[in-house]
Amino acid sequence: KKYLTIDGRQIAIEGERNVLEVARKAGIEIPTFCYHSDLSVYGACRLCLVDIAGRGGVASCSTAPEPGMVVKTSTKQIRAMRKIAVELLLAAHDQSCTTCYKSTSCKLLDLANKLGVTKVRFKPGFERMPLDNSNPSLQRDNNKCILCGDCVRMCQEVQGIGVLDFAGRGSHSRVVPAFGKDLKNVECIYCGQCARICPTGAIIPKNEVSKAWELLDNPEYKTVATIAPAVRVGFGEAFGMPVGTDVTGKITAALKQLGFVAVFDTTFAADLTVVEEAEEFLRRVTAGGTLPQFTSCCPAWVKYAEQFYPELLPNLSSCRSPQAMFGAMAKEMLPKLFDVPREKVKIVSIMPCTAKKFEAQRPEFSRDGDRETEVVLTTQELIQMIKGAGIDFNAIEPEAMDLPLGFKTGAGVIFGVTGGVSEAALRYAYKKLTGKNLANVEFKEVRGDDGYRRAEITIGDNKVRVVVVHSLSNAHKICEEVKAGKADVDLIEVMACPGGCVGGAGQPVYVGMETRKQRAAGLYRVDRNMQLHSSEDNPYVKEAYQNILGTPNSHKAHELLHTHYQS
Ligand code: HC1
Ligand code: SF4
Repeated sequence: KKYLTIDGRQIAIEGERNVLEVARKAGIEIPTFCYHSDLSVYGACRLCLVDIAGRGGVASCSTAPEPGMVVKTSTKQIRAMRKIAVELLLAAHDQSCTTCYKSTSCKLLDLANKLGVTKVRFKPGFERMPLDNSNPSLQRDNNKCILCGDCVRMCQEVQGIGVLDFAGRGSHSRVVPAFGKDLKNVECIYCGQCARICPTGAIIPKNEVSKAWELLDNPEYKTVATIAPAVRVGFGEAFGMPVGTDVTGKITAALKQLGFVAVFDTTFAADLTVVEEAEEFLRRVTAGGTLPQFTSCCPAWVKYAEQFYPELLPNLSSCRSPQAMFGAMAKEMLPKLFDVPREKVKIVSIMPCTAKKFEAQRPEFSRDGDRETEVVLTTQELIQMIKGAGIDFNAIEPEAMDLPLGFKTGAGVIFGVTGGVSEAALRYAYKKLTGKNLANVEFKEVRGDDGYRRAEITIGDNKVRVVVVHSLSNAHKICEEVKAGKADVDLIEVMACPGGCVGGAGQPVYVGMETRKQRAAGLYRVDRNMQLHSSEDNPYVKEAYQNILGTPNSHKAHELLHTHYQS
């Protein structure tokens, strides 16, 4: 093995690309704004400066580790240089920290504290720019941008879109959407990954907490909540719980304390999605319909397909997402249950996702101006509401969700992790094609964190070829293959966010893939601990078919559970 020395410790070089990675492996924290292991190296923020014997101060993110190197990460000079760098950033930055959404998770503020910045020695100097509030899911405030370029590289490299870029020179440098347009008028698909990676408050998810309070404060409304699969395993992080802890019962109890008249589960609708989507798939196979079939539950992916691959829209399942199915079913069932007119039932959807805010605003999910899903809150917004209401989340006793829309199977729960939708559909297809119950419900072939995975599953006499992708740069690859007729696949699952919904931009801020892997493990644990693992076994799904929908893919099912795409 080859070694280098960092702060007096011998550390092995084991394939790391740069000195920063070697230091991190050894638990030595070097600050940085612009370095992320899943993005290219930009080397702009200069905070990761270290002292290398014989070379002086160099950026550790862009210096390859060499045997025998002697590195010091925190000399007097290095600390002073970092402090100056932070002060310069602060001088060129809107310092309205007390009212900033990121005040508790801002990397700039955190670093200023850690480096002991008590005053900024440089004259504040930046040209104030207007807030960009045009996007349905995100808000952009250039006055808080520190030009690290994380959002630019995220949108370009991981999502393969390239909505954001640098413009201007020197002190006029800015990060702006293409052609200086608003973020609504470019090809943004609302995934929010730029906001997830932004170290400051320059791009943040739109906040709709006050809208939710307005609904709850109005006694005329029956306001109900529904929570998405991935929310339950990200939520606890904000309250010091281990990553991946399932807090479904506690969230339910907290939502009731906030005043929601009933608490339901989007996972119920995910079970419905499985039945509708798997039936649609089997029909396409037997009737010679358009194949391969793409999943359609991720709204950022749907927008991407509409925008960049209109020729593949016939390949998308016509199923609405579980959120949109939930809205339609709840608006159908709850007015009778509560004995109020349809428009008095208000649905607040709690999602790990920013694109769901956009989805709920799509005109096809409203009737006569009345939205099926009235407000979409991210996991983070619900955390804010619960903290704001003074609820002691750690102490609260878990409660059960309400019936019928709060009942689910494990198949619906795993929708929140990449591969989960495919696995849920395979569980359904197995029973349907063989007439037998699965001895082992876990299709490990479709699990994992690789961005592009292939699996071939044998079900009775049939082989189903599945491709699972996450991150839209991988969606681009499979779309190109399908277009060229070279895909060799029957079913394709696409999730826009790295890791699937567990890695959504509405979840508590995370860095690195370990967090999303632990959230994923949390969802698989929830599935394992449930009584039912196949969506068709959900008794309330069966009841919904008996009382309302008739058979899967029926006329009524199409009216409530399917949609049309726009190119
Ligand atoms: Fe998802 Fe879905 S799994 S898209 O990732 O199909 O957001 O969690 O709610 O709608 O169910 C998100 C999660 C979510 C839908 C479901
Ligand atoms: Fe790009 Fe997604 Fe951000 Fe839009 S939301 S700018 S598509 S990263």
